[in-house]
This record gives sequence, structure tokens and C-alpha cells, in this order.
Amino acid sequence: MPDKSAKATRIAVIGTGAVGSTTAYTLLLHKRMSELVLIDVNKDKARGDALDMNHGLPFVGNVRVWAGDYEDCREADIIVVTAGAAQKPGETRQDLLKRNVKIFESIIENVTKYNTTGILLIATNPVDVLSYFSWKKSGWPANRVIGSGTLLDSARFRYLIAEELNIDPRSVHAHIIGEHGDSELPVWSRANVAGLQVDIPRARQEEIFQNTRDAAYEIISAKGATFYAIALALDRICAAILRNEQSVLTVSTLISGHYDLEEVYLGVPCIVDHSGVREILDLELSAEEQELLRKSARTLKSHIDEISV
Ligand code: 6V0
Repeated sequence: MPDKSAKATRIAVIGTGAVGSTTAYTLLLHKRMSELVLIDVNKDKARGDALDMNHGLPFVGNVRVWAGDYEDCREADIIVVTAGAAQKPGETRQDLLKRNVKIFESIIENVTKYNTTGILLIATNPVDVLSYFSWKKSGWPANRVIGSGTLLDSARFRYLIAEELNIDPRSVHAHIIGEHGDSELPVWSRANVAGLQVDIPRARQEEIFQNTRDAAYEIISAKGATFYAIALALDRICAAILRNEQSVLTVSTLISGHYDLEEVYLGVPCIVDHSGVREILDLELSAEEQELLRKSARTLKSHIDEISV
């Protein structure tokens, strides 16, 4: 049983499909929390996942896992939302928008009925627009409504650069910013290893970026869904929040004033601590990168305009 003397930490995962259940399992393996509640409109799926994970507790220990309801969000420190319709082969993330906004209407209403102090961590696509929607709909301060943004894309980017250079991906510092989607951009001007600019010919850079940007399409056409790396990315954000790490993570946050942009959610490097997004970092971008970021923001704003909050 969990240690009753310590303050409980609770994470709620809403949507226990491929991404939600893998995220829950990743959180459990790392023992990020003492209480893990799984919520899904498909109650059998959530119940089955909770049972399955409970049977692993003799090997992990000290975590309470159960299939619950929105009332269980009451004491959650973090509410991870991965519920929604998954991207189908060939379907763009924006095609999902209308279907998922409807789902989010009820999810955010239900969460905020029981919880006023937690942090919402959104992963459902299109993640930037749904994070904006969740911020507006919840009425919570923007620092407590975070999207997974381009953290996964940046990880893919770092991995591919690392492969190219034969270096540990953790030693590669490089960012994908903007939309988590087709209009995202690589910040090659700042990509570095130990402060040394990454030296890769332009044509190869283009290929690396294309492989980064199109990775989801490739994985989805190969196996139907992507879930391991996003689960690790969500777990990483939860760790930064719960341990007050003040880590720099490329998450989706409300941009108002930074990068000369107004009222849009998109992925940029942020300092993440127990308050959520503590601070947005202003990367010095090349003129070309600045223009691409503005373009990405315009794309996102046009999608935001398609929904009513
Ligand atoms: P999935 O396997 O279909 O799981 C979705 C789950 O949501 C299912 O279990 C549904 O029952 C559940 N669900 C649907 N409606 C509701 C509701 N109203 N309340 C509660 N639960 C509900 O999809 P998968 O897990 O593969 O993907 C989930 C979302 O994550 C999709 O939008 C993906 O596009 C998105 N991803 C986001 C990534 C990112 O980097 N942000 C990465 C990968 C996938």
C-alpha cells in the first residue's frame, strides 16, 4: 500500500487508449506518483488497464492504481488528457479538430467541476489548438494548461541528429518549435553539441527535418499509432512538474508578447516547474526561422478561429 505518512501525489490520465495506457504504464514504472487514476469513456478499457497494472505492483510497489471517474480528479496534481479520436492513416491532425473539440467540451467541464488547482497536460491532437481550447474553457491561468507541443518532435530531431553525428541524443541540444504538425520548424541556427554548432550540410539538414516532421505519418502507416515516445515525453513533463525541476522543455504554451506573437498556443522552450510553465525562453532566431514561426502561428490561429470557445 502507498505510504500514508507522505503527502499523496495523484495523476489522472483521461483516455486510456494507446497513448494514455502507455503513458500510465511509463508513469508507473518510474513511480512518478503515489496515486494513478485512469478514466475513459470506455470503462472496461480503463478497468482492464488498472487491473493489469495492479498485478504488476508486486514488482513495482507503493502506487495505488484504479479506474475512476471525474470525481477522482479532485485531488489530482496533474490531469493528463490523451482522450479523443486517433489520427487515421493519411488524416492530418487538423482533420481531427472538430471531433476532438466536442470531446474536450465535456472533459474540461468535468475536470474543472472537481479540480481548480491542478495542471492540465494535453496530448490529444491537434495538441496546440486543443491546449488553447482547454485554457479558454477551463478559465485556469495559462501556466497551468500545458500542451505536449513539440517536445516529441524535438526528441525525434535530436535522435536523428545524434544518429548522423554518432553522439548520444541527450548530448544534442536542438529544438523543433511552432505547431506540433506540418507547419513546425527546426531551429538549426541554435542546434549544438557542447556549444559547438551542429555541422551538417544543408541538403542533409532538410532530410533530417523532413524525417522528423513526417515521423508520425511513417509510424502510423507502419503500426497504426504512435505511443512509446509520446508516453516518455509526457512522463518527462510530469517529472519536471512534480519534482519542481525547472527543466527546459519544448512544450505548447500561451504566447502573448513573446516572439512578437499574440494569443496563440505553440511549442517553444519553456522552464517547467511545480507551477507548470514558469517562464518562456526567447530563442534568438534567424530571419528565416522567425518568418517560419510567424507562418506556423498564423496557421494555428486560423485553426483556432475555426472553433468557438
Ligand atoms: P486511441 O487508442 O483511440 O485512444 C483514445 C482513447 O480516448 C480511447 O480509449 C477512447 O475510448 C477515449 N475517449 C474517447 N472519447 C472520450 C471521452 N469523451 N472521455 C474519455 N475518454 C474518451 O488513440 P491514441 O491513444 O492512439 O491517441 C490519442 C490522441 O493522442 C490522439 O489525438 C493522437 O493524435 C494523439 N497523439 C498525440 C501525440 C503528441 O505528440 N501530442 C503523439 C501521439 C498521439
